[in-house]
Amino acid sequence: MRQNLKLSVVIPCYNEEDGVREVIGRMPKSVDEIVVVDNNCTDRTAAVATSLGARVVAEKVPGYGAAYKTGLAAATGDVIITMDGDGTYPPEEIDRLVDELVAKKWDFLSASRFPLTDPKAMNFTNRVGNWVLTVTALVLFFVPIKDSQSGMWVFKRDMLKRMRLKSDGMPLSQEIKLEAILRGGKFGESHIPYGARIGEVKLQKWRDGWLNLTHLVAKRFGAA
Ligand SMILES: Nc1nc2c(ncn2[C@@H]2O[C@H](COP(=O)(O)OP(=O)(O)OP(=O)(O)O)[C@@H](O)[C@H]2O)c(=O)[nH]1
Ligand SMILES: [Mg+2]
Repeated sequence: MRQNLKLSVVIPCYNEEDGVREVIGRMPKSVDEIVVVDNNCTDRTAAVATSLGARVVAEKVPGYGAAYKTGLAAATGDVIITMDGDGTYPPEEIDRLVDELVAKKWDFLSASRFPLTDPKAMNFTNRVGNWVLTVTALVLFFVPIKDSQSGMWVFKRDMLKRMRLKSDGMPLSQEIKLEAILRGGKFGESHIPYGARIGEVKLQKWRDGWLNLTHLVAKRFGAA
């Protein structure tokens, strides 16, 4: 509990037993609830998360977006915080980011990874892919987002009623930011340090990059 606000952290996982152990272990005391989404894991992700006090919800439909839609619906806090189950996003920044959301009266804060504090945390192709997607979002929607693909968001749970989240895949990350802005939420970004991943890479960079690009175009023309 922080400032009388209940905080829920949602973590989508596809085989992240090592990553999720580290992420939960780094959670600040102010976090009231941790929801881990078990997206068809075949490793010990669910058992590890449960043993560390998280609530595990299962989602059979594969994909980052499908996992998030289930996890966000299961969260009960006033403020929802998200991050990957791979140790890349910093749980240590949660208190500061919640304070910023409250102080600036924002509805939705997206944590920006750029400029990268640790250049080794992201390879060159992923950096270029992120840049292309962020510029495309700016051109198509005229939105001032620095990091359209960030997976760390801090937002008021009330926003879930306003946003229409459809994507089952990676496009959910850009979709949720665009929805927050296009539905009239007060949106802002705050810089965070981003680290190297624990565990196996799940992102299929060329396929997912292309799907995200086509999703932006489809959304712009009302087809997504
Ligand atoms: N890619 C992918 N991730 C999933 C899926 N279901 C849940 N996740 C989780 O969603 C989070 C984001 O996926 P990542 O593979 O870390 O994607 P990324 O952060 O873009 O790429 P990395 O640089 O490899 O970390 C992780 O915690 C995954 O375990 C899925 O079907 N596909
Ligand atoms: Mg990741």
